[in-house]
Amino acid sequence: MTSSVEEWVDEVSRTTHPDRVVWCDGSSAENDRLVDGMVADGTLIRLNPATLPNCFLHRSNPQDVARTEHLTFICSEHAEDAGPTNNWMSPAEARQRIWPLFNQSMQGRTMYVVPYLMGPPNSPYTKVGVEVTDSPYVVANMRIMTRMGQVALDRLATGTTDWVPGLHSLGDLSPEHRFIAHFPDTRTIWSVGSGYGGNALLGKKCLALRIASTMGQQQGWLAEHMLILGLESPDGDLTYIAGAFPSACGKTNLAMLKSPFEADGWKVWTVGEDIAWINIGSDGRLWAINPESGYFGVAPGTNRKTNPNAMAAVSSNSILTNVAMTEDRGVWWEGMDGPVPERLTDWQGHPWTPASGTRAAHPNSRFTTPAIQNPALSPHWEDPQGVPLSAILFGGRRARTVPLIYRSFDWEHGVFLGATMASETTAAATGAVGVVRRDPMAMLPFCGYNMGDYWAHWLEVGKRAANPPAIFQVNWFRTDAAGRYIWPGFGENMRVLRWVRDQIRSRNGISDARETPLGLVPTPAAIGTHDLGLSTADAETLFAVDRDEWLREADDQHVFLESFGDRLPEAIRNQHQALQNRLSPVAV
Ligand code: OXD
Ligand code: MN
Repeated sequence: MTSSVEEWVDEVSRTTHPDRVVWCDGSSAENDRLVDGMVADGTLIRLNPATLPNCFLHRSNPQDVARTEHLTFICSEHAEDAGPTNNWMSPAEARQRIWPLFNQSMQGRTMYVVPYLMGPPNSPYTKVGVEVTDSPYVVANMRIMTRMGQVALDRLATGTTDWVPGLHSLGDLSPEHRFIAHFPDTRTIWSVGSGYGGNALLGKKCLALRIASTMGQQQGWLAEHMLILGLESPDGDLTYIAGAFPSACGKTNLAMLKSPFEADGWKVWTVGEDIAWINIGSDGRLWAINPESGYFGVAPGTNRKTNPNAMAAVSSNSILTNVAMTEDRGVWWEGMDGPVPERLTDWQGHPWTPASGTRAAHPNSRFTTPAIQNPALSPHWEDPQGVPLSAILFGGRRARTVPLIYRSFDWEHGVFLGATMASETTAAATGAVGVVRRDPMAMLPFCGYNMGDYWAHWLEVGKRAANPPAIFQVNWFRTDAAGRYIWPGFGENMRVLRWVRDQIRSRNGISDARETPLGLVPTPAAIGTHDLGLSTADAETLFAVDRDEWLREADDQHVFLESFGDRLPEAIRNQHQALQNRLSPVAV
């Protein structure tokens, strides 16, 4: 054990005053003890062992069901280093306002010390974190989501002083006393007042995205909110594709996609479904690892058609949070297969029937499940160097304006597409749902430093990589005049992935695409809209580039980009100007 960890644990316990301190080894015996304790005190409900072996239901405080972005802070010395898209608090103010909330906060409780790795045990890119928490539910989730316990203690025992401390306490769970604070200078995390995954499992959004993004900027790599998948083609070769989509926009479903063309040899393998750490390889390609070891996915809408692999994965050894429970201790959520049960217990523990007129599961209810239970898990998911990326997809949820897919002209243009992407908000964060907001690279809530500097870093990485991936923009969510989704999505997204691969390999090249002011848009035939039974009108809408809509879009992008002032890279400003020129070729 490194004494630096022990010293920090001592320091924290002098403030938080737990009754007991338990160092977690991550063993199954330890987990069984924790789970038994939580079943005994009602924190967990054991689900039907015959149908859902070793699965547990957790009902959270109803005020604590999603990430709270307005209570999430970057505590850099200077506000400009957090940038206009982050909440900022000075480290001194944080010590005054947040630290006192930890005072005696663990009195009468146990403090768990959770050492964990983000990344495969033998990868040079792996980072060590230590989370102390007074929530056994957090410990049980961390055990699924990270490599937790002995494996991390072993790494610390080698004397590494490079580890990320994270202090978590449930506090009183009220939003009034809730803060999630990140100190990029000391690489420290404080989280108080929430037990929700994204706020409390500190390895995930706090370390692997916000703190890691700042480390990546300093060290020349990227920490991204991206899935990673391997696309296998009939000749057996693999194309690795990463995809950045905002929370609850289908990263998990795409990463675990079950191919309708499997019999022809087209298959998807999951490397990761939420986070990618991307390094430049000696071959000039970008190589990605998934730092996590489990999936924390949105339950509603998951079924045997949309994500059969997830349904298989969550049927054992999983934690289900804020879903509904059936009379035989099964689980249910909106959008599950089969008829709606006549009687349920809803996510708050109340009796529910279809006549209740409320949702039985919370819209942001979640499953936590080990990656190794995913039938489509890539054999390369723990490769120490990661997998080489050939393409990056940026995707938002847009009812209008954005075509199903288009390809950027080059890296710099691709970075511009990422910088200006927008999406309608979802239930993954508290606040209004369905509002279009700019969410650059799907990192709006997760970039630990000034987003303008982050784009500059992306541009720099592209310059240093001799062979960077091709960049595409996708939108599964375009609707028709009646407001219905045109694109069937899910398994059929395979058609889009195949086109991406053809583009990269220039199999059919330009003949499968047309050049537009946005980039290269596929022909409907290249995607096979006819085979899918889409009407010509729907296919046209799916790939339409409406000049007027795009001129308005470009105006909106302009306002957003200019909010970064002199931190906006010149190349991004130029790309924006170039888009406007392409949209208005005869403008004076
Ligand atoms: C998540 C999120 O939980 O993005 O992955 O909110
Ligand atoms: Mn996410």
